[in-house]
Amino acid sequence: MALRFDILTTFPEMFGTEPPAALAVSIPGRARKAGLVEWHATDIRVFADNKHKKTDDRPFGGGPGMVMMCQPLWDAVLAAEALDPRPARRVLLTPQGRRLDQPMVEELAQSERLLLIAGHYEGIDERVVERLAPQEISIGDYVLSQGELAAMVLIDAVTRLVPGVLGDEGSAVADSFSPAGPDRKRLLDHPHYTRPAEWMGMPVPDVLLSGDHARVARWRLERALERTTQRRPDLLKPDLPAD
Ligand code: 9D3
Repeated sequence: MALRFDILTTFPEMFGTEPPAALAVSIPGRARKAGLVEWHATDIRVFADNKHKKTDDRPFGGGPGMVMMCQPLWDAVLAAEALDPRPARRVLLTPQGRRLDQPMVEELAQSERLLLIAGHYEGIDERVVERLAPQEISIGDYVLSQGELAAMVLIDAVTRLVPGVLGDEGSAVADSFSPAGPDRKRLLDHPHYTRPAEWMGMPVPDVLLSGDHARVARWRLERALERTTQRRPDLLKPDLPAD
């Protein structure tokens, strides 16, 4: 059965299924048409129990911005979960979360169903976060104005790992961030070249025209290691002990 994403948002229109919606094209678009993934947005606002359809309120203790109220989010989560009998893994997209990386994406891709909570608000009342006990995930150390974009990043990264989604099964395995380096470390990609063999006086490296597949493979690994060492030495550092 298809991997199902439920997105809880106050902007459900961002998760349309027709182009030009971001997820309706390219690999996620094809995956959806092939029935390998599906997504459904639940509008949190519909669950506001007040006549103004208010889902947020001013923070206790003062300060700027608005805080998502407990009740609408709680009711929206329970309603979204009831749309399908399969249990959903709850994920809250938040700058306070653990930073997403490819091993986490691989883990999430094992799920049958992911429930993603995304927002435009400054924060969520901590009590509903405590009750929902979601996995809290950030997509990186920068500030977005729309948590929905983080949800889309996660959906895109997970979708391409669903079995059958990539036409050429090799490209998921061989690309950047697949373990290939010393100690099965994940490396940055090697440089790529295509025709013409000379452009603006710049030739393509000879080895790539040699037809010697073993030499090509060795050259690519060396260039990947070189780039990783120069640009992302953090990727080559030994893992810290888990505890
Ligand atoms: C003033 C404090 N802000 C935190 C830095 C509040 C705030 C800013 C932006 C709260 C939420 C947001 C919207 N961002 C997300 O919802 C979000 C996010 C992000 O901004 N960066 C990286 N990953 C993520 S996941 C969700």
